[in-house]
Amino acid sequence: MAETAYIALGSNLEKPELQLQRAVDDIDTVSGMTVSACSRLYRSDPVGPPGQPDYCNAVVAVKTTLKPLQLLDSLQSIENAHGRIRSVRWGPRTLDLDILLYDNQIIESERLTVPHYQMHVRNFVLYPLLDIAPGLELPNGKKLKAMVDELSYQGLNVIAESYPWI
Ligand code: ROI
Repeated sequence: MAETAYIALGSNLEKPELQLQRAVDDIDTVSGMTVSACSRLYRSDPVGPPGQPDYCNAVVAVKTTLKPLQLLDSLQSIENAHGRIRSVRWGPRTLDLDILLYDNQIIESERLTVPHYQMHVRNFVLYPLLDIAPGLELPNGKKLKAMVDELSYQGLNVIAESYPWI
């Protein structure tokens, strides 16, 4: 059976807009995964160590027959194909793909925590998610809209309305 998952995309190196656009195409190409909705494209101030370039961020919804860890494997292969090198914690990156939500499941394993452990404090995740899932409720019963209302919009700018963004 196909489940719905939400994936956050982020990049602040090597033409971030293009990295994100290509990542959406790559995700859609993986067998067992189809992109069903795509947020607006945002530019955001970096959270983490200062002195790094601004980020581009977006969120997509996928319909997938992959199990959570298979989905994680597929997303990590896409990150690697985009030249992602894991070096500095919270440092700049060519492409970051995070599983935010998978169906209505709570997953706590060594490799994967779902819902994503920091999504509730990241405006560059929750605002794009709201674009595509305004009525969403998290597995703990919290409404996305209420979570967004607790977060400032500061540092976020919409740079493209609808996919394809560029
Ligand atoms: N900051 C922003 N604005 N966007 C991101 O996607 C992002 N990703 C990260 C850290 C380094 C925490 N900062 C970010 O992983």
